[in-house]
Amino acid sequence: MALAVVLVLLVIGSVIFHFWSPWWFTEVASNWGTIDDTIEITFWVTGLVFVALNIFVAVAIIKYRQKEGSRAYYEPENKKLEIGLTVFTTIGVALMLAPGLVVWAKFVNVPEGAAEVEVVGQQWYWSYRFPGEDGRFGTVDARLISPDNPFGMNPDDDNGQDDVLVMSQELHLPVNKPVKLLLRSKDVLHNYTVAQFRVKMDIVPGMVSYMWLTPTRTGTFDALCEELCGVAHFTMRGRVVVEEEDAYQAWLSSYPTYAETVATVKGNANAGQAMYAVCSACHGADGAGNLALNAPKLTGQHPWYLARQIKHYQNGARGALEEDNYGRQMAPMASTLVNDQAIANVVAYIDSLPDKPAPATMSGDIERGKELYTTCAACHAADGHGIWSQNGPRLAGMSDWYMSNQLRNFSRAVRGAHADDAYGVQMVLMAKMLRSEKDIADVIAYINTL
Ligand code: HEC
Ligand code: HEC
Ligand SMILES: [Cu+2]
Repeated sequence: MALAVVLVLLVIGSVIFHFWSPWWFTEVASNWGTIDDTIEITFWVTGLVFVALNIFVAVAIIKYRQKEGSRAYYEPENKKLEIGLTVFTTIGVALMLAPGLVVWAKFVNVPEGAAEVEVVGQQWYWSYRFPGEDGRFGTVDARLISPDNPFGMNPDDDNGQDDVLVMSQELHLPVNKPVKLLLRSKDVLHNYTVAQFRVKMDIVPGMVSYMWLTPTRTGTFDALCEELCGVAHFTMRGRVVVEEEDAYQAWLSSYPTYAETVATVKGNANAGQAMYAVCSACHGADGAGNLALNAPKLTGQHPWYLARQIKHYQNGARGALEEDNYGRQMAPMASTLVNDQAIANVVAYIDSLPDKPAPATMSGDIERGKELYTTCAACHAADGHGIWSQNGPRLAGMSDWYMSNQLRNFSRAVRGAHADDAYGVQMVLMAKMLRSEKDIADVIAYINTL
């Protein structure tokens, strides 16, 4: 008897919870409201069966409970019941599956005239490519991928020259225009999704998958990877901004075409030497850094990383916050480099300086540090020399006091919190793994041994 009451209460509670719960789908922002409809149909079918079945069990418990002198009735076959159950189940299952087939048919048929955007997934970043004025993508090849050619563009393909390369976690789309997303991976399985768009698709290395949608309202949405793709999978987050056509065009034109990225000629160390005069005041003439001025060692660091940091100082993604005392000293210095060419030149000069490991100034438990470093190695390499494809800079042989400052900055979100700092944000999430000053000291002590 008590069991029957519990069952009925459970049913009533579930139904009330379903209708009054504060958790429901996020507001849809694309044409795929039909996906919600299919889920709701499934809720209705499974919900009705859930209620009916539990009520039946409750009734059976009461009606057929143990009574003095009552005997079980043995009935192995009941044709009527079996036909009834089969028909009901068939209708229920068909109701759940059929709408999905209709929606899927629409999903795989991209409407005529949909714009195309390529989404490139890699551990643990998103980047995007637009076909440019000719509306055609150039061919790509994984073997051509390098720091100078992160998309692996084929330099001999005319179609690719005007492709717009968006090396950013943020994608902009015009509202109310259908778009086909072509999905490509540089390394492992990923899955691209924006919850408000209701569509998602696996990205399989070696092939191009696709999905399409029409954004129906403006706003900023999170883009996520929904395929477990390695230790930092949870940091693989981007953003999609849906906006009016004008704003979208302005955004798109702020990114370079492939031809333009090729034209930014390689840095010239000789030209960079003159510009470095300013930097040497703090970072030292030999680029070895200066603890008294809090300016870290620059020599031996990867040019792509240095260039990115200088850019971030220039556009406020780094060194803009009140609490970032040292960063705010560096930011105005970055502005002495007037354009990308100047940045490339000064970075080339730094790269030409002889490198020797910075002296260790910190100590800690090396064995513990080694354990902590296991995760860090995924992006900074086991030998601490950094990994370009993971965007992780070199740590081994760099200023240890500076690294510990940075780890503190990341964990307080003084660095990496800016919306445009797609790389720093990963470290904000990673730095949380170091829970105390001791953790920081230990991991740095281990890095010093590399
Ligand atoms: C007034 C002193 C000062 C001058 C001049 C200066 N810097 Fe810095 N720089 C700093 C400080 C301090 C930091 C560390 C900021 C922090 O701790 O967050 C820094 C950080 C950097 C970083 C980041 C390094 C990393 O590993 O993240 C780069 C790159 C850099 N400076 C390049 C330059 C270049 C290039 C110039 C010359 C154009 C220059 N700096 C001039 C003080 C200076
Ligand atoms: C998911 C990849 C990833 C992992 C894992 C990771 N890092 Fe990083 N780390 C980065 C990236 C990317 C940057 C550069 C951020 C930027 O461009 O602003 C960075 C920057 C840093 C910096 C600043 C270097 C400088 O010159 O300014 C330090 C220090 C650092 N990481 C230490 C660590 C330590 C210690 C761990 C392990 C606890 C770790 N990282 C784990 C990706 C990672
Ligand atoms: Cu992923």
